[in-house]
Amino acid sequence: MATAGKDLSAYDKQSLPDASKLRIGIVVAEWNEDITENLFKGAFSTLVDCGVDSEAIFRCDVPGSFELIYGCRKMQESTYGASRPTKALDAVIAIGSVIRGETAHFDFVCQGVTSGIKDLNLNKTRIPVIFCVLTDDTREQSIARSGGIHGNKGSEAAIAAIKMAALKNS
Ligand code: DLZ
Repeated sequence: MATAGKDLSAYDKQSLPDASKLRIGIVVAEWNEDITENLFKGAFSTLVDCGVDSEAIFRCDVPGSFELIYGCRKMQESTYGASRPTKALDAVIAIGSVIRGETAHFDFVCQGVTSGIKDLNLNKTRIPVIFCVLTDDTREQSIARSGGIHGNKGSEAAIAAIKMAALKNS
């Protein structure tokens, strides 16, 4: 397998756009919480490492991956921050983990959240939504991608958020 034993989450800070003024939302699904918390930690620490102010990262929790769509849209449409006027976000990251079970539920949740987040990227807010939803066959695969041997997809989502926020603002 091409990804066997590889950490896929390395990044080069110098090559990234300036992130010091960005405001990023992160929506976290509670299903498979051990996995999604590690994804959140990866995203948060990478954003801060790349220059985003920790006070400019806003979190919203939702029950499951299917609810990420609603949570992300609410974040796209809201303003945040202590300063007045409060401001819209520059990007939103959707964090979830769907693990295949014995029923077709996996397929419906995966299809629903993928299609829903695609739609959010086309709506009038023009705030990019980054897809950080693991869709794995086993818990071991999810662990490997949320701070394990394959790195942390939350960290990769943070890099994508910075790049897409810069594109939005360009
Ligand atoms: C119902 C369900 C199932 C079976 N599996 C998962 C999962 O692996 N990961 C996940 O994030 N959510 C799961 N859910 C919950 C749905 O996403 C959703 O919260 C419920 O269907 C309620 O709308």
